[in-house]
Amino acid sequence: MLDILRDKFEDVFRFIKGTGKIRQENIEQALKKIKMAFLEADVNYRVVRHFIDEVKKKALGESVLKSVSPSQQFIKIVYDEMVKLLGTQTVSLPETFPVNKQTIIMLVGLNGSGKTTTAIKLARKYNKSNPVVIAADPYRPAAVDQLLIMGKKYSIPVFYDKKETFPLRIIQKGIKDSKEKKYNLIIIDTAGRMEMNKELMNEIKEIAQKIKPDYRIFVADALTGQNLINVAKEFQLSTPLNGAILTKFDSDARGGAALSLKYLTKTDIFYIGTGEKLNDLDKFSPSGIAKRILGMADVISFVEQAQEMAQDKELSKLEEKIKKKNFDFNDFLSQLRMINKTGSFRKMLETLPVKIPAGANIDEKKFKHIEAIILSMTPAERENEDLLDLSRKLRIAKGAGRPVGEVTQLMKQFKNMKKMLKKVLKNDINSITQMGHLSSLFKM
Ligand SMILES: Nc1nc2c(ncn2[C@@H]2O[C@H](COP(=O)(O)OP(=O)(O)O)[C@@H](O)[C@H]2O)c(=O)[nH]1
Ligand SMILES: [Mg+2]
Repeated sequence: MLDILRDKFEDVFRFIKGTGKIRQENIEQALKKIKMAFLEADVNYRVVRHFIDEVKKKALGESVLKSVSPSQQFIKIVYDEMVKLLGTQTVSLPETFPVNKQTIIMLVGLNGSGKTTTAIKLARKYNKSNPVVIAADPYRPAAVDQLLIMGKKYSIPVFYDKKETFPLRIIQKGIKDSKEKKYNLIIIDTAGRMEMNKELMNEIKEIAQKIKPDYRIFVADALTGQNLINVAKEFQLSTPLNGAILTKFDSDARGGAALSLKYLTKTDIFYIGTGEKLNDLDKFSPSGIAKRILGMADVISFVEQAQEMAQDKELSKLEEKIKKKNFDFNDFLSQLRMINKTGSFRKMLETLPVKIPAGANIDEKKFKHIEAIILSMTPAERENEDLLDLSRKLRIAKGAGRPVGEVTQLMKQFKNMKKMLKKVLKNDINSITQMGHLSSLFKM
């Protein structure tokens, strides 16, 4: 798996390193090569287009750090973008499930996608949660037998009822039974079909509505390629999916589906199946996969370090500015930009014994509005907020295409940030532990 992509990216990076200086035309050429690599690996064209656009924007827009070469920085940009594509935050099933309540996981997918195998793998992984697998495929008698054989082999309890012909009823009986037997984790191995159809969709919808599983997980064969996306979307129409497990990652699938799934369906990949054996279930790691595809792990960590150092420098510059009391709207804007990355402002807050609100980042749209407002100010206004009287505010609001109330609000937030930064610098912890104040800053 992923070999094709890795080979192609090796070519791309060899090319970019060989060019010495990075100019627009080199970037264009490298991007063309990346595009070809992706398309050959069966990555969806919409994903490819988005990826190329993003890398291009960053490669042309980002100033090069002094300590790294342009080609190294380019590699890092490609890496960051790939991690983003695969899902920046690793969202997955929890390490353990609550002991005082039953947890229900429902696996959905087409026939042959690996549901039964994955059900057993999960049961084994969550052995401590006292799991049971419900065999809910009455259409293929062999499916129940397969599960029974595997369950027996690995000592995992399986609930089945060969006389029952309705999946929902089997599941209801299984849940009742599991309550009596005090199983804490219920994994439902639902019936698939050869292909997606109305019958399957309705069946899944009904089960999900009646049973209300805690997790609805899409199991898909990584070899299916592009079609996997359509199947995922149709399952999403029957019930919202929490995540996906891609099986047969050990095969020579081209990997495109894995790279497209998150972007096109917003579904996180929880695990990858890497073989038929019980232990062949790996946590999906976006950065791990990106490094596997791109190689270059050493370059990536080198640039990461350089970026951190540059941020530290930014931070001391900022301290300097606040001390001199000339923190202005330009700094405000660049701080907001930073918060959206792993910002220095945030880093500064992290050194304090105060809690930063979870998910403390600004939503992209609001950020664009703030940016538009600040960019509508004249340079003099940006440096001196006292200039902003009503008529100027009205002009700025008009220029930014935002209501004037937003300009006023922004000024308030700016003043708050300024006040807080001063306190942070004075180490006046007590006065900044009023967290309501701090969170309101983040929630612009
Ligand atoms: N190589 C490999 N084979 C797998 C993996 N997961 C499942 N399989 C195989 O794929 C086939 C179909 O799996 P199964 O669990 O029966 O799919 P189901 O129809 O969705 O229940 C079986 O032969 C499994 O052994 C995997 O991660 N790697
Ligand atoms: Mg099965």
